[in-house]
Amino acid sequence: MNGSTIVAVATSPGPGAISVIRLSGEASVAICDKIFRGKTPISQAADRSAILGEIVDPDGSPIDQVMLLVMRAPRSFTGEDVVEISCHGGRLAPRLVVRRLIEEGAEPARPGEFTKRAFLNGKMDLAQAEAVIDIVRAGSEKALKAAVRQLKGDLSKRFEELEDSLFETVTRIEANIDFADEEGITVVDREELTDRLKTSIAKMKEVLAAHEQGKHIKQGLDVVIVGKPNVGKSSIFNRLVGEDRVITSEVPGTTRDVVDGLVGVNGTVLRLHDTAGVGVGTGAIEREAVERTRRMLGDADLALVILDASRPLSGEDRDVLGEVADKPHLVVVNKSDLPTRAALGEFGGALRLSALEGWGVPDLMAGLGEFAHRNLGDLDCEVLVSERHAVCVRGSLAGLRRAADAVSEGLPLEFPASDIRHALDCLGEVTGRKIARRVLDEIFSRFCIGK
Ligand SMILES: Nc1nc2c(ncn2[C@@H]2O[C@H](COP(=O)(O)OP(=O)(O)OP(=O)(O)O)[C@@H](O)[C@H]2O)c(=O)[nH]1
Ligand SMILES: [Mg+2]
Repeated sequence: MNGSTIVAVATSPGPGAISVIRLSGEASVAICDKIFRGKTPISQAADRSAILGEIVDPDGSPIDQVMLLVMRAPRSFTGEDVVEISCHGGRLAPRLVVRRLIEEGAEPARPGEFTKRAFLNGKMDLAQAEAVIDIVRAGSEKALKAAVRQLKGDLSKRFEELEDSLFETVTRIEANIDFADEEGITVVDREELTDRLKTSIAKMKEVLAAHEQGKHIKQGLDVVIVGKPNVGKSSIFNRLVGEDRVITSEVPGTTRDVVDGLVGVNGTVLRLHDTAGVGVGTGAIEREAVERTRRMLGDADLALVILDASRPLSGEDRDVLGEVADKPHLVVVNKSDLPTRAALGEFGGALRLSALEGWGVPDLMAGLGEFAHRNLGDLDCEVLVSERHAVCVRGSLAGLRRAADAVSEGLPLEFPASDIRHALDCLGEVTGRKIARRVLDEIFSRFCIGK
């Protein structure tokens, strides 16, 4: 690295029992020694040992009582000398400790700089480094599980296998090109080459399929609540998210914007969207509101159609039902505490509930849980393939397809060889074996400070 020693608070700010401040770099131990007063100087502390003491001002007055953990290079997260200081939580103590460290020569860390150093020092590959963000941002147990697997290197292993097999293919072709005139070199069998490329192409397609599933695990499924005005969409939304998030009223057209909330079911997360009632009016705002509802519905994984038990089924209800006909949907008959209109008889199988009184809501939750399980249940997926990885794989796949075409068209072997080389370069960007500095900076800038 560049020799600087970086510091940041690694825990989230605000009230809490403790905060952890992390230092990494050559001077970590020396800098801490200047501001720490404990039984043993840190420079003499055994590797991976914890020492109790105080952080002090230059005049020796104590700032906070702390516990120091010393991890020496290369056996640390970043591969450099790392000191972690656990001080008391809150806003002030950690800030004052960091200020002292900066006074003594540490530099404030940039977002993701610790993880970036870990990558540059060979402690982890890029896919593993990215898993750190996914772990921090995981919104459900499944997402967390997959991210932890990625951190352990499962994703990297899959890509390395792909790379190895392509590498073997390309070196064989290249040997053929370079030594074509020499005796004892068997000419590459184009059929075998085609088979090999087909196998790699199939594996990459699997990775892209995993990307689609992973997207759902990471981001959750989108559930849109739709229905005509005043049927109780917002009341149901509030019940599901478990708080009074949206305004509800007896005035039709209360909700205009799309409002989002998260609901955890079955170890996964659902992103719930409350929308404006369809058919609320013809003014500009109403038209825009309905347009937004439609857009939301277009991207949704599931539509929750809400009907009002106390009113006869109307043309608007039928419009909504027509719009969701081709996508997964659940019909909910709300206001079932009121006398039911006969016309709703045809929804005998629909879920009945009362958002007002609360009954039936657990059944709706269970229904959503089942839906999530049906869609994500088998996705205790081994790996999460991020959008960035998918872009690399798509580039690689394009290269392999060109290579396969070149082979079948009988072009000189230089052509498929160069296409496979391109495919390998694309793959190398996943694990970071081959990656531009600019891309690296972009990736790590998405981290937060202290990671
Ligand atoms: N009796 C009864 N009233 C309900 C029930 N659910 C909602 N309401 C009432 O119906 C009215 C409309 O509820 P909202 O949740 O605002 O309905 P909405 O579908 O979001 O309405 P818009 O945003 O205007 O489209 C409110 O006065 C609610 O208190 C229910 O289960 N039973
Ligand atoms: Mg509403």
